[in-house]
Amino acid sequence: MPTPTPADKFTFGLWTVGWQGRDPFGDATRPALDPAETVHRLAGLGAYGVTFHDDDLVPAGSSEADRDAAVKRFRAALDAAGLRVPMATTNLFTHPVFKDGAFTANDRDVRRHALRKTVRAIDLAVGLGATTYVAWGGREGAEHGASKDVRVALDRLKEAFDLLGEYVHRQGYDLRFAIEPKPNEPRGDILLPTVGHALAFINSLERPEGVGLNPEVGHEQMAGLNVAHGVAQALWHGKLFHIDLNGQSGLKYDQDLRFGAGDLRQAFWLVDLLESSGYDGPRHFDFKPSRTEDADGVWASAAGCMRNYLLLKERAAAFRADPAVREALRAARLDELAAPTAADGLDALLADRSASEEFDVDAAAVRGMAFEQLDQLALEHLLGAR
Ligand code: XLS
Ligand code: MN
Ligand code: MN
Repeated sequence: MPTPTPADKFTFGLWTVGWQGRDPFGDATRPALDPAETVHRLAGLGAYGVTFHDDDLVPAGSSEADRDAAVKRFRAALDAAGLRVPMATTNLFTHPVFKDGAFTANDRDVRRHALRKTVRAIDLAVGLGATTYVAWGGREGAEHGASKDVRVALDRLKEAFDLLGEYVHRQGYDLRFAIEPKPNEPRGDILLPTVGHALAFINSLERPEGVGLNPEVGHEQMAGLNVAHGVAQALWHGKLFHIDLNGQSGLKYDQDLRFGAGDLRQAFWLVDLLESSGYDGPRHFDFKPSRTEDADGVWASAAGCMRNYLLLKERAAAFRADPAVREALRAARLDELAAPTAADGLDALLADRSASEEFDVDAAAVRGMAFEQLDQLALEHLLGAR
């Protein structure tokens, strides 16, 4: 059984293992976790780092003295355990003030407060060593058609990212933003619902180079999308700044299952992609241990996330190394896909009768693609049968 080590760069949010099991229908089933204890427990399991929302570390409404004490205790725990804080974020969704959004709330005062809260949280994040700042706009959305002018709301969202980018630039911080798309929940429809929407939005910003993506497995699947395809496109644009790993079974509420639970095939292809892509950022688990669990179950599910990742990494490596797979990849003509379609240029293409008048469409149409055999090999590797 593979054992996680800090070299694997596994990280967890304080809010993940710290989730108390409150849902829309039921109360908490577990007591709150102390952030310092979480740091020690995660280090003991082989994690690399821990992440947080401002309010996970410093409860909303804390006095300055309480804030300083909480940060000091957390920093001491990090130093003692050798854990890093590669990423942090802002809670712009729990307090009722954000009921209609933060950066895109219709209420201007709320928008200005959201920006000031985020600036403060950025200072805290950078002070603890974070180089990635996640922006998940869970409340930036609507349920009523006329209640949100989406084009105007996107103006306000751009304004927010431009201001925050300017702040980071002025401070000289080594910090990049990673937008986390999600189609719905808690809003009926959330702005920037998928990886594709967010990639397009980033191009309209003043400092697009400082803004990328934090795709979450379950969020893409909630939109019925193929998460490995979305992550591959983020990589293709040079925009995979961070990733939230968890599990989801189909088009349901945001399940946040432990990584590997839910759609195991999508998890396999995602690990195969991440491990072959050169992505060297954190493998961040954003999951919720089921509310059926006590503290032992919480730590077992955190360990399970890491083990499942490492097992899938082994399975993916075995798949790629198998000579039968290499042969099947050739039969499926992956090498041909890698060859440019018209390296000889447009003129040569236009002059090439074999691509037009003389092309035997019917002969090409009957050529099999041999994908089933390739996919069966993948499944046999995933099942541990090869
Ligand atoms: C919620 C999001 C959230 C972000 C961080 O669905 O996944 O947890 O990752 O605010
Ligand atoms: Mn989620
Ligand atoms: Mn997330």
